[in-house]
Amino acid sequence: MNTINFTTRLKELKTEGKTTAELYNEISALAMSCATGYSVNPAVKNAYYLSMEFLIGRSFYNNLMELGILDETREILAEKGIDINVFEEIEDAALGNGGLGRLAACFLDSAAGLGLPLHGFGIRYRYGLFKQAFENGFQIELPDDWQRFGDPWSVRREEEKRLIEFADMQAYAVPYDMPVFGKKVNRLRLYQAEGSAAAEKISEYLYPADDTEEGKLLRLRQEYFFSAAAVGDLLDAFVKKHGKSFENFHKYNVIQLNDTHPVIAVAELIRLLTEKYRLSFPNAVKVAKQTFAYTNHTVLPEALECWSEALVRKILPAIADIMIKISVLATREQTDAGCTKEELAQTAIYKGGTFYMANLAVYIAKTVNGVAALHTDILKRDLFSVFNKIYAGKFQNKTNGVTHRRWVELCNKELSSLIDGKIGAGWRRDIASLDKLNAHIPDMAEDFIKVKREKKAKLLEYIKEREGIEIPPDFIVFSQVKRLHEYKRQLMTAFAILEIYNGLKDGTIKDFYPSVFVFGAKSAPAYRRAKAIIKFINEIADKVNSDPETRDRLKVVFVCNYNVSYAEKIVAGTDVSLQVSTAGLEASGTGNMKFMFNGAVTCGTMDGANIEIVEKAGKENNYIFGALVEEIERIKGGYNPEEYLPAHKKAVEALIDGTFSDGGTGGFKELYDSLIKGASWHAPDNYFVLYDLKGYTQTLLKINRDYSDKTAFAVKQLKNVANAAYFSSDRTIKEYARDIWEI
Ligand code: 26Q
Repeated sequence: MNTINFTTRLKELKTEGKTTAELYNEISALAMSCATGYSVNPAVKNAYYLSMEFLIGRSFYNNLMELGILDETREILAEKGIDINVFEEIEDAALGNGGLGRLAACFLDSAAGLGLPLHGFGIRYRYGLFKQAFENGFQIELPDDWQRFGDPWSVRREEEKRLIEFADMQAYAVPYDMPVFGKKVNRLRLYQAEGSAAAEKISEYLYPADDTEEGKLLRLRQEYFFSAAAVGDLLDAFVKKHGKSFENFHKYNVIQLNDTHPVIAVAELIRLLTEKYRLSFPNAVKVAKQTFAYTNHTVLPEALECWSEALVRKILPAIADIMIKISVLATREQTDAGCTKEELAQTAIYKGGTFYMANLAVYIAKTVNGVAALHTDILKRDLFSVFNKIYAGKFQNKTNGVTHRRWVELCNKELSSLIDGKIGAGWRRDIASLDKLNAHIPDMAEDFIKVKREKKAKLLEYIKEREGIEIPPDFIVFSQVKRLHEYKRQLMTAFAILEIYNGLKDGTIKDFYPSVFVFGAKSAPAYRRAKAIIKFINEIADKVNSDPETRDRLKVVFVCNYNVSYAEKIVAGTDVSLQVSTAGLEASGTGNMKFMFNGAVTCGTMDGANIEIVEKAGKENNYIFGALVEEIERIKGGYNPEEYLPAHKKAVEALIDGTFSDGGTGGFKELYDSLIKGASWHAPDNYFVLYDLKGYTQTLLKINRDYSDKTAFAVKQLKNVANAAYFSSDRTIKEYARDIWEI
């Protein structure tokens, strides 16, 4: 980075009469032009992250920070009378749904920061995840036109476009490269589909579901489109540099599959190696086996991808043939290894006219990893138990992490300076040293309380502006922000709030410290029960916030259009992080880590990375409740939620007794029925909401009591900050680099 050049040119920049968008584009372009060039070095081994989603959020502040010019830019602009915060009106790039997409962005950030060659491949969606609006408390979806202000951080590479062929059409994949700044400048290559109106459709929208296997032709086209472009790109670059010595391909390339969405890349690599370069099928499979690694992000049955053969054959006949040939090979290998018929049925890649993409991924991948210790255990003993028997060595755990640069340095400058004051600024580049903070905890409690109060005030001010709900800054802030899904149990939080509200009204709860519950979540547009939960919480918010008996002690706010930028404010201003998924179902969670870094205690179940969080920060500094995964396993089948109903009658029946209105949609009754009778193919209360509700409400009340000793509570919060180093994606990326990528 040529900082001097940047500074001089920024000082010379004429700002008068320019719109925010113009300034944004000019300053970004200036930073881009001063940054040293980036490219993939074909002479060394590179790792590639193939992902349908990269939820990068806003690039402006983060990139300037990584380039080391954020403070200077702030000052120079201030001299010109411009507040750097004006660029907050620039849209986030929401090219992802949630955890999986955000993880991809954190990984790129960490790898660049550590100087490791990791590059991303994905899709440049014309519209990202929908913008959420509320109409009468119901979610409505609006298109996310994220390029409205321009896209100064991307460079179009017209000369590197390539043709992607389907049986019924073709499309150009045009690369748009984004630099990822750090110690090293890496590359995120997003492909845009062009060539015809039909072609453009391929990269028009991000699929707005984070679980359902929608079985849509368009989704399959998207997956093949970018996977094939990436594989074609890597093969061409390899041949150019190293010739056709494909036995060396894996010495220069390792491809991480972010869940099964890009698994079709395996078939495409084998197709090109056999058809274009005339390798034998076994040799091509061998190259694939040495090159690919697979990460699983979910055990929810509805999220495991499978494709019907008819569908694949219709648009990708050669790929269908190759997947069948891989399946035959796998079956033969596993039969030789002594698998029974039943076991072969579990590992089948192709069975009864359907392709099972996770099985294809596990079979080919040199390593398979889960994203938290418990999740990896569940993969090994449940979902992939047969594979684990045959190929035990493949399975690894890689507990997720988040980039502490965006999630502390950038979003919580105040806390960062406080930490600097105690242990120096070294933790920013060497996160392991954050644990030195442990030595300073009791004496920094008062300063921490001040910082938290300041961040809380900023958050609540922002909420007031955006949502029109006023909350005093001395309230305890509880936050549950994440995609809306039944297994994440936002509904359980809603019931717990109602129980607290009822207790305040009838006097059974006394001495209650004023509290606000902040929700943020988008629901998949077609997910009816999730949408009903949003409406239900908005109804509760209306009632609670306007009740003169309680409104000075209890508030509820469902923030609209929760996204990365909103998250940056929420994690910094929160006291208590709500992570209450049914044990065994949240693979890891990463929001939990962002909150931990910012000094929120976790109120949660023993699920995903929560387990590791309390292991590091101490159970006594967090609030754990609810059934353990073993307990859930045990009671499954025999669980009758009606036994738990009497204890929670008032809260649960608020769904159907006329307390709240679902606007005549029947949504609330459907929620009630899902708890008592079961819904779709699910058992009654499939996610054990009523089972865990009592412990949840009691835990929230315990937190409330504990909070009145402010210093003691701040000490707990600080214990979380001081022991968060493990949850930096720097640590995670080092593990991937060492154990999987060998870069
Ligand atoms: C699949 C087929 C068709 C349409 C959509 C999908 C689809 C899309 C997105 C399936 C799954 C996803 C996303 C899953 C996801 O975000 N999982 C989360 O990954 C995080 C990072 O590892 C974990 O922390 C979370 O626990 C996990 O839920």
